[in-house]
Amino acid sequence: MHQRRFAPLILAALAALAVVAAARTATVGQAAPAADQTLYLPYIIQGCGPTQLVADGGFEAGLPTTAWQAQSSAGSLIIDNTDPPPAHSGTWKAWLGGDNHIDETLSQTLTVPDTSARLVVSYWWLVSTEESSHPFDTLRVEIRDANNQALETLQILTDGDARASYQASAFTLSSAYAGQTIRLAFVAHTDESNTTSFFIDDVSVMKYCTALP
Ligand SMILES: [Ca+2]
Repeated sequence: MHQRRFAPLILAALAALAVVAAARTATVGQAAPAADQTLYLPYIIQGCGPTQLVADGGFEAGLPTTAWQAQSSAGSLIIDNTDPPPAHSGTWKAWLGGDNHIDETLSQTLTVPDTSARLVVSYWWLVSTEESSHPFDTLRVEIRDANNQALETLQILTDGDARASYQASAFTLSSAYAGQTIRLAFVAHTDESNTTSFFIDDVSVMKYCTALP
């Protein structure tokens, strides 16, 4: 059985062949390479492509969840498949708030590879509220350390952000988190009256190996 292995000399030879082929095709009026010439693409070297760090970002694994940690002052499971409103995609989403006096946190611990030059956090959100003046109820999106201390607040949604349809948010993080264990946390707080619901779906944290230009 053949074993895949990294072969730099073969790669160098193939790269040289590619240069020759490119030069030939670039020559005006010259015939195409002979039919018996074959150009092989090099191996794809694993380890530094874009990588999704979030498990079950769309919540489609349902309940019970092993990917997410949910804490609710009301004992809510947070991950939810009731409709309306629908999920952004699939049938499951996260539903924070939805009652008065709520403190809830939905979070996932992420191990950031030390090859990371940047992380792109994205998710879809929907806010519906009974509040008519603002802001009273909040959803904070935070990056926390392994001890649950907030390092960075990416976004604060409030009852003032109520929408009829899902909205996208995306944030690029620096390389400062490379090699660290961090936690992406959605933290909801509602006051004593006029409920607000915060819905989250399709959460993504993509790791890229190159810095921004
Ligand atoms: Ca979903």
